[in-house]
Amino acid sequence: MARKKIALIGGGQIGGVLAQLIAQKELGDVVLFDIVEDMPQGKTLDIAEASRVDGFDVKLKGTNDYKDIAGSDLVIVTAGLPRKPGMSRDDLLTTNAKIMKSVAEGVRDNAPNAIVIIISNPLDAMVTLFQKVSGFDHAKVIGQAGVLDSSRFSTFIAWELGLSVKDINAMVLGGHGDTMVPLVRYANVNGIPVMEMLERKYGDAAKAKEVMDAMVERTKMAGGEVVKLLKTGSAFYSPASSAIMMAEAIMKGENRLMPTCAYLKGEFGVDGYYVGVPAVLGENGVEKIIELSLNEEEQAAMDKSISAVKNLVADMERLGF
Ligand code: A3D
Repeated sequence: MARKKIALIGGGQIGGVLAQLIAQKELGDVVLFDIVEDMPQGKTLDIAEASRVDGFDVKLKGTNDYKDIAGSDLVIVTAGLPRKPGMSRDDLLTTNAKIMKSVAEGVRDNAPNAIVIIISNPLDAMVTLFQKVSGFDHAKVIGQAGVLDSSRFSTFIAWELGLSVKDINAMVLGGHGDTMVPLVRYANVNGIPVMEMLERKYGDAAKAKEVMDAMVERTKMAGGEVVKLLKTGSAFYSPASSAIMMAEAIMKGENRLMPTCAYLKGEFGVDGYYVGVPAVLGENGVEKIIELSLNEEEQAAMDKSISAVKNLVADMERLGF
């Protein structure tokens, strides 16, 4: 079997960790692209020089030339700037949309058969723009946000219950912003509802709800919590790991169910927008979207999140993209 080729567009904090994880897992040969000269070459050289110690054997290439991504099976995009002091949301949207447009053109012209995972923010808008400019099949352009948001939610639940995070299953849907929707009712510990575990722990339904509400709130604000501690930049280890879980499902054709920013054609009452929903990821990208039955409260939260995504996309269109 021919070795897979994975191109990483953006060689910053997340891009560097992605390259290292792909190499360590031998998911495929890596091409790390960035507009900054020499930096991706330096990072890939550094990672390659760990191959003897880590025991991996893949090719790693750093580049500033899109031609080097030719033949890629998968592309993961992290190109984009974080918000700087004094920069408005529109300023960031304009800057990153310009970058995403050039990335989509570069990928379209050089790796037309690739499946693409976008990580750059604002996520839901950037996925939408990449698909629009590239013209790629909707099922082959997806965004990473929900895997990370769900992992954060699961981590907080594990800490609260004093249990291994390996046994926690929790999902966060909706857009990647303050309106994201952690699904409390579906959160479970190997099948046992988390709310039931909390009620048992506290012997009081009101207290259990209060504790869960705090975890939901912390999940929604988790990105900002890391930013505040780091002082410069945003989370990069966990976003990279999350995208790798998606990449692995696609590269290995695993058909794994995970929250994915995927294009909806009527599912969840949404037509023509990218929103975080449970999706089956396999060799063709999104193999299937799983429509959950939501209760009134969950549907209302989802509707609010969907309208935030629609507003974001409308803002981007107003800015000319
Ligand atoms: P950073 O370390 O700044 O890396 C971004 C890289 O993009 C830099 O190396 C730039 O040189 C490069 N770049 C800029 N313009 C271009 C271009 N035109 N073509 C190619 N590369 C370019 O950021 P990071 O790696 O920490 O984060 C990357 C993105 O991910 C940002 O937009 C973050 O906001 C976003 N992010 C998303 C999540 C999600 O869960 C969705 C989490 C964390 C960060």
